[in-house]
Amino acid sequence: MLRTSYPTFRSLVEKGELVRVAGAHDALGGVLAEQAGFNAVWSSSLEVSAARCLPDASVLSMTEYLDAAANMQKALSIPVIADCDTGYGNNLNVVHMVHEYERAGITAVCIEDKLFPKLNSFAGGDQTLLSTEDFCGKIAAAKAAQSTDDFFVVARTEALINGLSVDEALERAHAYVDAGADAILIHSKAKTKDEVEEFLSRWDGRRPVVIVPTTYPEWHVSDITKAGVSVVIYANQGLRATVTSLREAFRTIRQDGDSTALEGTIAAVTEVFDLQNLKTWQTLDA
Ligand code: SPV
Ligand code: MG
Repeated sequence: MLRTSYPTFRSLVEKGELVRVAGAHDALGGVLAEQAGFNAVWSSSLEVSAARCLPDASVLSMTEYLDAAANMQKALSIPVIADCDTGYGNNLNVVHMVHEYERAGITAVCIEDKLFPKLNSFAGGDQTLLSTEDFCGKIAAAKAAQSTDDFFVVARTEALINGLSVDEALERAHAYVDAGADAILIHSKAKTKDEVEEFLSRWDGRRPVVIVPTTYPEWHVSDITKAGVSVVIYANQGLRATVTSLREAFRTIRQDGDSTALEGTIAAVTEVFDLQNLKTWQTLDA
């Protein structure tokens, strides 16, 4: 059913407890994340583009990303935080983006300081950053465009992704907060948490910090909390689990010539009906 009541992302952060977020690309993935107990859903640009078998390279339009995020939010009782890449262009595109996302009921967006068009942070290729000044302009434009006080803008620095220092990441983070950012996302593709941990130890806590521990998966949630993180995003594990599960299921059916071997391990059709809220819909037709 359509969910019209859910907390704002800001209200979760302001509780002061670690906000645990799972990435998704559609309502089904979002609902499964909610049922697993996650506090919010990340509408991931990697996932949304991968679901179309397209690269995470600013190929899809803002409207297509918004559609995906809004479809998730409609099915959820937890908030979506929308990965909005670079804001889809210049300051004007950022303003339009905030108008449209906020009107669609999205309570938090994240924009990153790479050049448009951007490429996924883990892909080998150009990860050039926008100047600090220009990205501050985007943040200020986003904050000026929001119509409710609750709307939450995360500024993501890709300094470490670009091979720059923790010093540069900190300098940018401070500038982004000065420009109005509600939180800072510090991204890293290092194999260990060390550079993110250093960033956190040197951060003065003037705004919450968001992390995406994809390449340092062993960082336990209790240690993440102790390090001073406010929001942790498991951005793409759901998508990767889907790829593995579908591959294995389709391979098994092809190989065996029937689907018996799968029956004990895959969801029953009745579970799918539950995810569709079929019983509630049937009462509407009574
Ligand atoms: C995403 O999930 O799209 C992200 C995180 O932005 S990453 O893929 O690590 O860049
Ligand atoms: Mg992304």
